[in-house]
Amino acid sequence: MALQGCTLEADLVSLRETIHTQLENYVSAASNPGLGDCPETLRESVAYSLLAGGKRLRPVLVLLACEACGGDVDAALPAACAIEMVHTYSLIHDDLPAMDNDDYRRGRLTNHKVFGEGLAILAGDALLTLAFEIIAKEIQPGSVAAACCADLASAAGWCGMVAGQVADIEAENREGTLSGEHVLQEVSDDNLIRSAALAQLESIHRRKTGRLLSSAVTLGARIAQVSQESLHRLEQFGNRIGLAFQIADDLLDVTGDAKKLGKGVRKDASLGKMTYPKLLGINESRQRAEALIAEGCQFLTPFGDRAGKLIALAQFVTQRDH
Ligand code: GRG
Repeated sequence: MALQGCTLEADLVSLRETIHTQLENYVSAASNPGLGDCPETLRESVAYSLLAGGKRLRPVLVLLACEACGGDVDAALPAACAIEMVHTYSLIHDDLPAMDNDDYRRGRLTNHKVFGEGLAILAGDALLTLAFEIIAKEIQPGSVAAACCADLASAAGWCGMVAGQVADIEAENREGTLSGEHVLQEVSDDNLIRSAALAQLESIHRRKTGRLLSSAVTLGARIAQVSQESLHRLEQFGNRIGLAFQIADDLLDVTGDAKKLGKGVRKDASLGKMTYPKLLGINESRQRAEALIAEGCQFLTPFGDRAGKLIALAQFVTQRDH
């Protein structure tokens, strides 16, 4: 899986294909005789969402971070697939009526619309647990596998993505916090309140979206077995692109095209949700995302040319239209 010497676009196509094929291997009945005890409906429900496409940003980040650190990209493929499984679980659960209640995801009906709520919850559970099974069994040596499991669990868990999701729900339900027009009124009247609202928004998204994206980068670095100092640099890079990704996502909800995105748009405004464009405006939000990417890329300077594709991918985060 050589990455050096091609354009990023060609690399992305090839990496996504590699990731997709490997994901298919993990969830196809034909390549997994051991799936005998797995009900076929559950396997179909898992495969339906996992193989639906998507940008595959997190697994690509794992592979490019591993390359930036001089590691063996093939050795990182199981972890790349594992993080995509955790991400897909979060999307299935997030789309449920008890959460965001969405009908479309990745250009097709959401999992619960096709398989029912019970099976959708269980497909999410199956994906989350399969992710850790794959890392534990396939990443070598065992000490690196353990570190990867701890990294991913902490990013996805109750102080990471789950925490961010809870904070988001609580903010939506609470009066006098991020959501609600009267708050925005106060926010625009008073810079202090605006800063507090911004800090709260960042605190939600750093956990809800940022931690998993940052973990993608550190998983790749761990598999390359880098020094603590390099790991720290990649973590700093990951934190910034994680937040920039969320700002871009908020912007796409305002300016994006539902067809290209494969999901509904203008949802944040219709729910009265606090977002970066609502708080900062479109231009300032864009500038903030670009500044975060530039700041993050500074941390990669010591990695030289090997980090070229990782940097190009980070720039894609703010320029994407889907
Ligand atoms: C249910 C525990 C739990 C968590 C859900 C990540 C998340 C928390 C919810 C997703 C809601 C959402 C739309 C967040 C905005 C950022 C985001 C994660 C978008 C989806 O990720 P993409 O754009 O999706 O990478 P694809 O389909 O391309 O993989």
